[in-house]
Amino acid sequence: MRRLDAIHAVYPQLERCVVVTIMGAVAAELQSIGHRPNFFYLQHAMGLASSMGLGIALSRPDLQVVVFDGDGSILMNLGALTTLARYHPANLVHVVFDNESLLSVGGFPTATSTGTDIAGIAAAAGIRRTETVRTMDTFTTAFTDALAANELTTLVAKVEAVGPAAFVTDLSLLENRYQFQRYFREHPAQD
Ligand SMILES: Cc1ncc(C[n+]2csc(CCOP(=O)(O)OP(=O)(O)O)c2C)c(N)n1
Repeated sequence: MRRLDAIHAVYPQLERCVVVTIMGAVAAELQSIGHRPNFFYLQHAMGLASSMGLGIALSRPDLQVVVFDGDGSILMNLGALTTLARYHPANLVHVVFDNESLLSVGGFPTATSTGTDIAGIAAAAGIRRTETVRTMDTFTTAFTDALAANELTTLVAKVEAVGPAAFVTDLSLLENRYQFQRYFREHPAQD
């Protein structure tokens, strides 16, 4: 399965979600399909996309939050999984695209290439809904089910280590930041 195809398959469902991605290839791929003001691409802070997603999910329980993480990123901050498990927000779907490499910085292999099981770690951390998928069909079904489940889910999608030729897009971090903040103001929580 290629990550770009996987994101394409679930893209229509992202319209009504708040989406936080890691930097690099996945951010460029999502933007290549179509940027929206409710999408934020977390630059530089590797390993913290799920932490940002957790903060949004807790402060805005009326919104559905989706995080697109990477294996290298979450492996740098495994404590994030224990914090997700502790607060267990029902409105957060945490997708880890596991290409077994640090693709965005040259493709060096990560520990998942030698057997580390991120869904297993997430389950051991206390996240009750976890799954690993390897095909487009199972990914699409698992993602759709996770959105409907109303329970914190860590979904690991094993993907090929391929990405776009360039990761720099014409959307600057500051522009994205102001746009994203404005989205929350324009969609206030209903009492
Ligand atoms: C703390 C920190 N260390 C290193 C980097 C450089 N860096 C940016 S993206 C990346 C690789 C991310 O790997 P992964 O999460 O597996 O995603 P992939 O690039 O494979 O899609 C690295 C090492 C960074 N941004 N922050």
